Amino acid sequence: MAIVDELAALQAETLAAIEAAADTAALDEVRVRTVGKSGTLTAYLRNMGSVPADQKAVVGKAVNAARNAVEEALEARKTALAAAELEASIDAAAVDVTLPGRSQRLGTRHLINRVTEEICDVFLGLGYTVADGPEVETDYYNFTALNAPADHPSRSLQDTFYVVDRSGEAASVRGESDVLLRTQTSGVQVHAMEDQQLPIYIVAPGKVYRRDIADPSHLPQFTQIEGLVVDKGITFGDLKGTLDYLCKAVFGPDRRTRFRAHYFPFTEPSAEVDVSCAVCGGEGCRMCKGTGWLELLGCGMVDPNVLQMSGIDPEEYSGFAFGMGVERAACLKYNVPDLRLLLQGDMRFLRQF
Ligand code: 2U9
Repeated sequence: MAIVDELAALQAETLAAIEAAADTAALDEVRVRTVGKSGTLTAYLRNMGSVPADQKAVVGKAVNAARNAVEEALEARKTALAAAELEASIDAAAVDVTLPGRSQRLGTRHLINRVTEEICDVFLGLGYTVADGPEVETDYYNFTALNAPADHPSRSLQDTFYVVDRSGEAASVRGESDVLLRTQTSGVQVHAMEDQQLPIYIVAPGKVYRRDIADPSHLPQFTQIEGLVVDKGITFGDLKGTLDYLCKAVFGPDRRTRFRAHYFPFTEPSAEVDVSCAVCGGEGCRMCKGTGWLELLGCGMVDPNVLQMSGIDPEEYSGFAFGMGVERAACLKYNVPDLRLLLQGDMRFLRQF
């Protein structure tokens, strides 16, 4: 019977199409095309009325059988495809938890603090005490007690930040204040000479302020370490030996030092200390401006006037003092060409230390 054969062919073709459907969308197309409202198999059902009466039973059975077989196959394939698609979407959304996570970087102490501590440690090892004092000082402790003449340029408005109290009725006129932001930590040592028992072996680290424009070798606020020794029989030899020891401890045993005569109001004789350039090893290069030496600190024997002003008898006691900029020392140690790099907060720079 032609219709039954046609149906068998249509069923076989539909089952093959169902099997070949690659995804649920393709499968649905097959469904619509065959058992949908205007589908090919549905058309046979609709046309049953025109099938001759004696064939109705056979054709009807064949149509139903074909329809059932197709619907069963559609359902089975739909279940299989849905499972595969779910599996694929889970795979696509998967997070690889085996990747190493991004760990939190640990912070470190800033280079300025590290070098300050390192220098203080050298002196702690020599039996010194670390002393501190106020960043806002009086003119007496910052200048006068250090033998700075009244007209010394460092006292000028050009070089020093004066603190002016403007809260009162008679607001001070700028420049007439005798309160200032310390330009050196020397006031700490003056207080120690006034208050402490002798002998004195102290270092005084801390922030100092100067009216400078920041450039590669100047900062308006920087960290200083000053040292003071007052004892019986202290000589320039003690000063030299101590500072040479400091330089080798901080910069390494291969660095050499040299002492050049200098002048400071608070020390006599005075000297500046250079350390050999680590970039060229003393040959001369851009870092040391061709000299082979880098200026590190100032020092000298405490001027008898300074001892006397703080109530110490210079006939009985002598002493030495020194001062250095920590930022400068840090840059010399690590060959950093510009002091400002220390303060810019660029982690790519700071993480190197
Ligand atoms: C007292 C007596 C003497 C401290 C000293 C220097 C030499 C010195 C500079 C180094 C670079 C300042 O940071 S810097 O710009 N300092 O050269 N400082 S002797 O002398 C003192 C301190 C206190 C009672």
